[in-house]
Amino acid sequence: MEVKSKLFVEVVAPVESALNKVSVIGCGAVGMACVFSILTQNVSSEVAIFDLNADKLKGELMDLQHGSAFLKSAKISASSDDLKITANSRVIIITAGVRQKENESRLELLQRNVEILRSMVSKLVSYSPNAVLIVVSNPVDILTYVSWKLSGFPQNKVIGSGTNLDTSRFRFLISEKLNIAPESCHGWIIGEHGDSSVPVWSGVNVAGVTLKDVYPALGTDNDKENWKEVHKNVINSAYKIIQLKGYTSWAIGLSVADLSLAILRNSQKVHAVSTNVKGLHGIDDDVYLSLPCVLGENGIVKTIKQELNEEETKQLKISAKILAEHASQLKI
Ligand code: 6V0
Repeated sequence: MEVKSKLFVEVVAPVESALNKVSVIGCGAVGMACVFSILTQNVSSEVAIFDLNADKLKGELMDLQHGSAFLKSAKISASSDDLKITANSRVIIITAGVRQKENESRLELLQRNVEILRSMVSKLVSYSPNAVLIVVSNPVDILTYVSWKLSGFPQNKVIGSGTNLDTSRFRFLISEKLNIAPESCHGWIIGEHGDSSVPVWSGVNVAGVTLKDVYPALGTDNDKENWKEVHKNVINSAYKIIQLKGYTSWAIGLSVADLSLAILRNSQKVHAVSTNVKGLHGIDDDVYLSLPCVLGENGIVKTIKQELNEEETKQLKISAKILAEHASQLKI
């Protein structure tokens, strides 16, 4: 091109791909919230998106690219028919999924989502052998287990977004009750992402002051301040938001961007993510559940040995049994 030849003196060809490439599978509400959070928070300068819905994908791509001038050097690409677009990713976020059909059981829905993973996971890992997989599609704990099985990756490299989001909701709701910032309210939700999640009341603290020490009824049935309601609200959050706006997106997008940042920057930050919990807290099933984990370049570097009380351990084991039962009925 004449303009190019008159404007440039070529020195060397640019490298094909950034070292911090993130790929997002699925350009639905959740996938796009992940992409938007990653780009606007400078988590990565290169994002690839894959979705079978070509028109929606093209529209999303154009819309984002037209905002490039307001981003910090982002390269955004997309494909609806070739997973090669994801090649050389450091993080791959899976948000693709199908919704429940009329008269379809949860198990049948789960099996259809397993088929989606079967169609892509081995290709994704062959194009990006150095990537860490973050599974977001629901039911996230089981689909993370399935992705791990299909990937052939060591377990540190396959993570579920798990209760990172539930934990953030928990901290926000505690912050509302105490009227201080969520970042200063420390507490963890572990176990299954969803209905059987476990609030670790024994560890909730502000500035090292354990709330249960100053108020032993915290989180129990005899609590006149009804802190248990905070956990109920965490569980009901998704249902409520879906009822109001049709889907959840922003909080999960922000939470996944934070996980991606921890991996890309090798930050050794602690997040509640879904991991293989066999051998931990007395669980003997091969299941994925969330526990606080240290994240770095290779995914999960360490799990934290949280001091759980009897009730918390019991609840965690119940979650593990439920998930193991579901997983045993799947065709992977
Ligand atoms: P959505 O808006 O229906 O988007 C799903 C996207 O997946 C669509 O664009 C589809 O075209 C695409 N898709 C389907 N099959 C394939 C395939 N084989 N290859 C590529 N793309 C495909 O759903 P939404 O974005 O709202 O939710 C996505 C998933 O995230 C669902 O499973 C949700 O339940 C789950 N969420 C998980 C959360 C968590 O905390 N783990 C939170 C919110 C939602």
